[in-house]
Amino acid sequence: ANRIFSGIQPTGNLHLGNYLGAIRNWVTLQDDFESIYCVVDLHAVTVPQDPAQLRNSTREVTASLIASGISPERSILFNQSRVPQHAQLAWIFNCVARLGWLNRMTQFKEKAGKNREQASVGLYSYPILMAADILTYKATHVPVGEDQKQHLELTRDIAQAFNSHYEVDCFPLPEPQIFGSATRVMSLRDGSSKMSKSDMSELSRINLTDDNDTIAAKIRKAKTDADALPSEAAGLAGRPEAENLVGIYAAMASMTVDDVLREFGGRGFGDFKPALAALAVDQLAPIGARMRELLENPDELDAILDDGAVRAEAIARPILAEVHEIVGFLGMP
Ligand code: AQP
Repeated sequence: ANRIFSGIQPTGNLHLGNYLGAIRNWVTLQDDFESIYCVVDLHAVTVPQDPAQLRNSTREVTASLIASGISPERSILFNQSRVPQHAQLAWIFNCVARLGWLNRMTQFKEKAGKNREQASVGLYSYPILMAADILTYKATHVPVGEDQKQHLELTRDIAQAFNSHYEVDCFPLPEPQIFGSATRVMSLRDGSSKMSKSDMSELSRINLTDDNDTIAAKIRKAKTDADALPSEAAGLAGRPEAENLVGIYAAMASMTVDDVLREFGGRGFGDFKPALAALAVDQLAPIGARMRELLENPDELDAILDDGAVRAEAIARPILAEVHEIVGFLGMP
């Protein structure tokens, strides 16, 4: 049977890229599939975190997911560190994956930057933990943004290597699900880098917690070129900022890019930006409001995560036991 798994880091405010690239799709999928959604705090500590801030962010991300429409009853929603099987399976996968595979990972190169010797070993093996997240549930489908595609390929390589080394058919080869017209939302200040929580510039991203005026101001100040919008998608080639804003509009309005350009082609950003701002405020304001309400009751959020962790572990425990048996460890974990 199909099973969905996806995760998100509690490393700060969620932004429009997380929402359109991932969360919105998670909400749709939970109606049709058994869905497991995880706040990946073990991944967060691959870079230094302040403990109080990490606790806060974990609750904030949980509140954002629920406010965006993830149902903690229909889906399983929990934080990663509560279910020990993730880290346990990651160790076994550390011994399956090859250094050469990890050396190809572009996200590590970007995040480690020039000071690679000082990056944590955890940051390097991040994709292995991600493989364990997915496979500890034998998930078959993983809805993610475009940036996670390479990590998903590594997950498939690990599953395949494990199965063939032990001559078993234990793990499925999970499929990435990258869909919608905003699989890679770019920075509002630079059409060539992705919208990201860690970008220094607040103006580069729209947060789910931004108030209406802030959303409108960020869109007004978004970098653009001076030309009018083209009347079809092909005309956006070589205009990354324009392409990004039109893509965001299309995703939020559930229209195709061509449909958006049929409406706005020939018009300048002076017309387009206010329309985009109105649409963004319309969609994001209720999410922000609901999130603030949920955060007034942190105990309730903790109880939701607790319940999710119990349900998640009930699935993960027998799968880890099966893996221990295959590998040849004595006794049941
Ligand atoms: N710009 C984006 N466009 C589309 N999808 C995106 N995702 C992230 N950025 C974009 C998707 O959001 C999900 C959760 O991401 P994550 O929390 O694991 O973190 P990330 O990819 O590390 O997000 P950031 O904002 O880029 O954080 P930092 O700055 O810390 O690296 C994933 O499915 C991801 O594809």
